Amino acid sequence: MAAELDDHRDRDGRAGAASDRRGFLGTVWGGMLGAGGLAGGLGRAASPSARADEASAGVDRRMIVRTERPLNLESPSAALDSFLTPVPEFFVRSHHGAPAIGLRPWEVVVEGLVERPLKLSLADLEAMASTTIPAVLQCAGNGRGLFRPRMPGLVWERGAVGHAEWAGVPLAALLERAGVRPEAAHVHFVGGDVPPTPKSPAFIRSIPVARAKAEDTLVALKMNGEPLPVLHGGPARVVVPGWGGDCWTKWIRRIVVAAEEASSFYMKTGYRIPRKPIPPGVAPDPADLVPVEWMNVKSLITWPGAGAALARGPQEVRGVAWTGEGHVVKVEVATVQDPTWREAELLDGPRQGSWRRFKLAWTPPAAGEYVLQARATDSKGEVQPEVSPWNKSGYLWNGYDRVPCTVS
Ligand SMILES: Nc1nc2c(c(=O)[nH]1)N[C@H]1C(S)=C(S)[C@@H](COP(=O)(O)O)O[C@H]1N2
Ligand SMILES: [Mo]
Repeated sequence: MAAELDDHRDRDGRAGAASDRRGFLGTVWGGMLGAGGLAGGLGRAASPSARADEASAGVDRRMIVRTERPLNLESPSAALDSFLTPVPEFFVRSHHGAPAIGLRPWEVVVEGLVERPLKLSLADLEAMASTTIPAVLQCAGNGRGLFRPRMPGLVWERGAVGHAEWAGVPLAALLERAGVRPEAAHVHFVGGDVPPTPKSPAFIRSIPVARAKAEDTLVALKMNGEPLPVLHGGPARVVVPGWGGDCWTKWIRRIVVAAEEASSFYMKTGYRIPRKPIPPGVAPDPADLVPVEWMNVKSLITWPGAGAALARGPQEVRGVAWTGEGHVVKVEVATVQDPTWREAELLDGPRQGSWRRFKLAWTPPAAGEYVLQARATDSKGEVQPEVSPWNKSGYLWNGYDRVPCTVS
């Protein structure tokens, strides 16, 4: 990837569309100015660091930089105003940063409680029958910054979520080839990302074997029709539609079939949530903590943007809504000033794991300050609550989505 800086980019940060061999769009990112006033970022990308340029190649300059190393990027809500989220505007969450890719051939091993351990090259995976699935990827910590009282952790607000079309090999096909032994109960995924120090835990997660064998669980090689970009786990990542992003292991090198759940930090300590809500500040009994699996029902207003200045007259409120198990059946919109819920029109078909866009005509009754709010209902009858139950890690926020705006 060329390391030139700002010059040949338009205001949207999208440069020429030349694709490099890793499937990045050809955008070269030089500046992080305007990304929510966050300091510095890769904006010092006039820096000669080839590594920084490499890490941010293909990323839209409007992304909100939550941390620079490892690179953690949040999407501004306007970037989520479409059915599929463009790759350059898709949030990035990596605990240890992306590994070096391409220095040696990528191999995915399937081993553990299997009859026939497999060692597959990318070409082997590409030669297998491929399935394409649109699915929402959301970090379990999306919305952590909205919980009160606050808790430690990356302060995601509304944009650690995106919707892409994932294509690749059903994990079930790999497991079938390998022959899963009857005593198997969990499938562990080992990513190629390297922890920064010997003491930091590797990102290892597992999912139950039944979920691993579900027809929509993929080893994805493509995202929105392009080779999976390195930032999103290329060349190969796990896709588990409807489940939290923590289950979607990136850069997979080993798939280990086992009798037990992974014993890693990120399985046993991270990404666990109380089975039942507990009051803020109360320490949960570890026995009552379960892994984050299915997401909960949630909506996001993508237009107008937070703080928008609107002219009087008819407006269109737009957004997206998703859930874990099942699908969204209803989205309602109101304002804090006039809390009468009105049902929005849903634009896309119901499909588990996928999001549906919604829209609603809204004519503000007078000039003034408004806070738009949205709530979704899913096919299990779950309704987005006004405020999510507090939990000490700040997972699964799904309180009403709220957007302040001014009409004059
Ligand atoms: N190997 C590996 N896989 C990983 C992670 C990671 O740090 N290492 N982060 C997980 C988390 S917490 C999330 S939310 C998603 C983010 O995927 P994205 O960066 O493509 O948006 O990847 C998951 N897979
Ligand atoms: Mo995450």
